Amino acid sequence: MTMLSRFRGSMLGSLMGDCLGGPFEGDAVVSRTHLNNYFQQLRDPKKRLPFKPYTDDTAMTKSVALSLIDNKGYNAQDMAKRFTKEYFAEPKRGYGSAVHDVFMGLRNSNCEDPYRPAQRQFQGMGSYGNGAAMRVAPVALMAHNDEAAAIEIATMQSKITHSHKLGYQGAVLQCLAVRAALHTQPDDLNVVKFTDDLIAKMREIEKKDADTVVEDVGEESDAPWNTTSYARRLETVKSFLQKPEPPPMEEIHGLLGVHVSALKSVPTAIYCFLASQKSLPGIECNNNKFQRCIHFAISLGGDTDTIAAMSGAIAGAFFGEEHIPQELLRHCEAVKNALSWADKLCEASSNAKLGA
Ligand code: F2R
Ligand code: MG
Ligand code: MG
Ligand code: MG
Repeated sequence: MTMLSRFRGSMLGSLMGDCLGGPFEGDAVVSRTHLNNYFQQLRDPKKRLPFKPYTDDTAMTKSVALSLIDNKGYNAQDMAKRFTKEYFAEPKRGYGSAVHDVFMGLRNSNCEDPYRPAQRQFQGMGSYGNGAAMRVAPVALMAHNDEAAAIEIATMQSKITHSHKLGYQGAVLQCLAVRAALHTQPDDLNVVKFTDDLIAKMREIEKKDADTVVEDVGEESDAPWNTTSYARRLETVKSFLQKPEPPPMEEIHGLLGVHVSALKSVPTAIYCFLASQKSLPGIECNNNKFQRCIHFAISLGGDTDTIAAMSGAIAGAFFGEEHIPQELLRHCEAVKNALSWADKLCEASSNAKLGA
């Protein structure tokens, strides 16, 4: 499989998760039977169905991708300007409720200090929403040859909107997961080792960041969560993967989460990708593992578009464009655009000057 196929798979996977997961965002859970019908209808060439629009997840991914491409690397002010322009052109793409204030601040200051408005969010605590993680896949593609640059750019692009440690560390984890998927041969995937590698990387990153004290996110009980939050969630992912079947929904909700916060959605998206390597009870997918991943992610409910977009970006990078069902893609908005971001990222990544 070529790297171009994986780049295209990742951009299409992210787009499809967003478009197909969007209609269920905020539902408590989505029955797998209902989703079997949903996917069957989408795959039926005779069915005429309403078009599935993309949401903020893709609108922001587009800005990250085009900024990295046009600048041949990271340029904070340019990226902030693109986020702001995109938001004010189409504010009704389902953005998070607080991030509007960041775009107002950026517009009013002409992005003079692109990080300042985000630092003012939530009484100076910053946002821990998953908005920085949901758009980070282009960073993993652009920096596929340079892990240090990937971590640095994932962090800095987050801080334009999400300055809370849990917000930007979630983006780093999602970026590392997409990179790991890009570099893993399908026959070589060991789901426990994949998770262990991410745990080791996040432990190191969280250790370095440990002096940054953060406020409690509200529902956390696994102290000391503020120093190793992501590594601990990934340990839970590993324990779930070692069971013969996924645990009951309440356990996934309680121990991983399906929430708009990065901590309670990024590890969940990684779990969806890894769990869907095997068949899953109640999920019909014509043995297509990519479709199974999107289906499983949506079935968990909660932040369905974002968790499906993040797991789709990982799964697409792993399986490549060829495994993404065309019958499903035809319902998604902006497929041609997503392909063009992938193609340009592939070209730009070979001669990029990275570093944030
Ligand atoms: N916002 C949504 N969905 C809501 C429904 C939208 C509706 N369909 C519509 O069309 O209007 N989805 C999108 O938002 C998520 C990404 O959000 P992002 O970019 O992280 O935004 P924000 O506002 O920074 O954070 C989201 C919420 O998290 C809570 N929060 C964050 N930091 C906090 C802190 N320090 N203290 C307390 N709460 C904090 C707040 O509730 C924020 O509003 C994606 O799901 C995307 O699809
Ligand atoms: Mg969205
Ligand atoms: Mg939405
Ligand atoms: Mg969402």
